[in-house]
Amino acid sequence: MKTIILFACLAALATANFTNYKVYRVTPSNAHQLNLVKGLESMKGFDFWSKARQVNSDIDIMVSPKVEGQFTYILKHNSIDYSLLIQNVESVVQREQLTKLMSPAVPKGKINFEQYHSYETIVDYLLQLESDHRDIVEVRSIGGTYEDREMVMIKISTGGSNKPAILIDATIHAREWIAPATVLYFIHELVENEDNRHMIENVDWYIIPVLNPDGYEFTHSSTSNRFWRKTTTKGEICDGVDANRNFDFHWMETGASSNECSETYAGPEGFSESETRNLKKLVESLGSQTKLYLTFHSYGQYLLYPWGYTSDLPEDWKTLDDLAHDVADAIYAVDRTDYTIGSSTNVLYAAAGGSDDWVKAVGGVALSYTIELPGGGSWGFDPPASAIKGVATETFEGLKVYHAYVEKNF
Ligand code: 0X9
Ligand code: ZN
Repeated sequence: MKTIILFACLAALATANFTNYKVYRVTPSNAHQLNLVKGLESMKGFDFWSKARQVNSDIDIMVSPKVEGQFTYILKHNSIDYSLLIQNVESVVQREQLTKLMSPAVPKGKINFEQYHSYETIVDYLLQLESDHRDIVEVRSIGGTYEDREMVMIKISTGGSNKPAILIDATIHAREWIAPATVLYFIHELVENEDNRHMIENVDWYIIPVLNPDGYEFTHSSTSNRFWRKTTTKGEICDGVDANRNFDFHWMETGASSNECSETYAGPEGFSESETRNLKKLVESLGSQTKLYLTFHSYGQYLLYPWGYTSDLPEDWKTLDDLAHDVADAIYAVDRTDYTIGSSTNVLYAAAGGSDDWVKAVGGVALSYTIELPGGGSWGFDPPASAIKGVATETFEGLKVYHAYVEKNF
């Protein structure tokens, strides 16, 4: 009976419907094939879950039933390799919603790592931590969003002055749910696990688990779209700006779009979005205290460092690269999760206007990384909630290496 009621609720709630949307993995093996696939990116009915990068690398594309026939025709006629990753995206979304409905309600101020949480639950948890741990926790807003939500940040510090700081954010892209879940786990470990006390003795932490709360809430609400990526700023024809193309450093030079309907729309100008402006202000106000910046995304298992706007490497790339290798080794040791390491442009794709580039070049934080957590395959942006613990705990081992580096070198 309970199940029947749940299904009835789901049927009544779901709006953005992904019935018979499929996710294909496509692997172009020459420049001609790659260009053909790239050409689909701006077309209606295609959502590139991973970008067309280079020959022989995989591209995951969600395809609407309307264009599927045309899509497979193009692939077959041009002998492009492909496989089907997700047969019906709606059933993945429904599974996720069902898990959510069946999960026991989280008591106010509590959190767990068995489910994905709403922004309200996340904020309530941070506020509870503040009231339970006044000596080490301070929660504040770094500014308002387009829809007037507060962008909440937690500062974890044992006090004192002149300590180096690590700045972390997640969820600049709304649909990448594993990112805030992982970062919340970091917060829990740093504040609530006495064994990690040494990690907060000599280093201050500034963590914003959800940088794009409007978008995040939109992906959570049952009347909207689970795969929303951008902010929710109203547009002329389409809404939203890709906040990770909106930072004003080589803005719009490459890998970004001026079409507001594109998933990588860079906005009408650099820093057009309150969310990016608020991060900018925070970075400026922390100044030289910040020694390391980590921005969490999904998916693909990449540890990326600048630059995203050029294939040139920063002068200190070797430092960035060596540290990333140590971090990746620590993650790998837990459960053999393998990360690819390199500059964004060289191992992923060129895309200007990202937070990592701006924080390094203008914000003055030399160590700046984008971390693409696991996902993909039959999961895509929906690793089951049961996968959170595994991803979070292994990534925390990587965080320990970052912490040790900052503590030792600054
Ligand atoms: O494209 C992005 O913004 C990031 N990948 S994602 O699949 N999560 O969207 C990668 C950003 C890497 N950094 C820069 N290009 N600056
Ligand atoms: Zn992302």
